Amino acid sequence: MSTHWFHDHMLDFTAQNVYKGNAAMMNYYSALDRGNESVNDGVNLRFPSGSALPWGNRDYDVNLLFADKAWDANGQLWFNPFNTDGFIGDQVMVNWQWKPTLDVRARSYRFRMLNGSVSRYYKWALVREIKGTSGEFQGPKGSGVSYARVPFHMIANDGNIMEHSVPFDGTMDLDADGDKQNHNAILPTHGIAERFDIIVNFAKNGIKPGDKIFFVNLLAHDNGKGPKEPIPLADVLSEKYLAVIKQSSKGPQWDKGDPAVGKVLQLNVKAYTGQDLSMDPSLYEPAKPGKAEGLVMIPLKIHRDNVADQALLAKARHRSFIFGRSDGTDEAPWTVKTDGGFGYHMDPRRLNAATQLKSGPTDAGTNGFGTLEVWNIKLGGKGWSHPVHVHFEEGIILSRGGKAPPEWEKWARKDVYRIGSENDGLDSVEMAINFREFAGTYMEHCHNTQHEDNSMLLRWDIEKPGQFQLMPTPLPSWDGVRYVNSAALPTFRTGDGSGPQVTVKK
Ligand SMILES: [Cu+2]
Repeated sequence: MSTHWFHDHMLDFTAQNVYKGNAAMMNYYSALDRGNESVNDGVNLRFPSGSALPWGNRDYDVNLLFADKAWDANGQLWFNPFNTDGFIGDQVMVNWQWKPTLDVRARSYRFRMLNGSVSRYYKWALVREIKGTSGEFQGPKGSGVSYARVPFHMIANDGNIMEHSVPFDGTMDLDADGDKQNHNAILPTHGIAERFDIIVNFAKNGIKPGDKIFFVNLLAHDNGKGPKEPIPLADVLSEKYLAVIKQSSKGPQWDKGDPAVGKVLQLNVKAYTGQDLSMDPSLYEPAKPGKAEGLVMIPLKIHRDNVADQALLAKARHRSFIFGRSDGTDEAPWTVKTDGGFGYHMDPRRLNAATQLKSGPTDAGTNGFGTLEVWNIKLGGKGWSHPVHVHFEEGIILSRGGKAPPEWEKWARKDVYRIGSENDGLDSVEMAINFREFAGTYMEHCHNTQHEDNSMLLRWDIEKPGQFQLMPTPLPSWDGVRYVNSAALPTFRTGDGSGPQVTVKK
């Protein structure tokens, strides 16, 4: 279930095809997430959606695809496929539109936010404009406006609906850094291909019809290597931080900052006369000071603090993947080291890891718990960020940089694992991943699509019980697909040990 996207994946040409718009979002619905907030059957979670259709209502369930673009002097999309660090555009689009506005009704909404950029990361804040100076944040001098935070809950991300909803409202220290305000109405870094589903109620927190609400980006880039430190929300709203165009001998150039920082999407609040039947996300929060653990949305299969689960994890096969530049070349700089071996670039014939299913398929689908493994995704050098995407299965983060993960990852399944030098990134993510069905060949890769194209990908397989022959490699050509023999790394079936190898500091 939850929020997905699909895009062109042509080997070595993914970035430019995604950039040109060969990408779209798709939503999965189920009994738990029907897209009909009026169905009260004890199963449906009743997320904001609408109720005119039996399922899949999108009146109050809005997909937002954020992606940066650049144009040349003729107004044509411009792209540099030879920049293997990563390509950064200077303007942020929402659903392929520049600075759009969206009318919303004074009620609860679900926003499904996707970072569909080639190399750019975001950090989103949600604020309401207030006439006069009574808001927490002041607007530019002489503007006569100020701004207030618009709190919200995160209920899902790339790997499905979370166990608990996470309040971004200043009531919890979500990342245990001693500051409850730095995630009040402010999301964590939004890596490429990551999805955040949030619920915002435009009838609460002093919001009235006629109000203007803004999605504001706080994360600046100098280049495609990774984002810099986030810009303080106060400096963005007061325009103390503001990119300007400078005339130079090379023509006009951006100066004093990154023009992608600032307001990107404006919401205009309108009156609502219907009945909001959607759930209250605050009933599903984790335990927090002064409040017991709330209801569960979808329970996680593995809990990192549960003793029985820790025993399962201790027996699980361990694999490690280091994303970096070791053994790379000028033409193909990006590599992945599997289980301590050589840093390889992409070759679809090379099998890096093969997990064995516990049981074959049954008429009823899968049988039993499946195969549990622990994967450590590590950063191979300083100064870079890599949003690592694992196809097909979702993982549960056991630790991030050797520490317990923040609340927004603690209750989540993930399919994108951000590692890197951004301030909430850290150098490794160790995660539990559970394979149940569909033997076949899959990918793991950096989703900075310029890194992916040059050629930070690897192949892994899911094998049937008892399988001893490697699955052949389908090689596409202009004349169709031909199958060739595969070769495997020495550690492809054994991994590099068992159990979690990172000791978690609380
Ligand atoms: Cu990368």
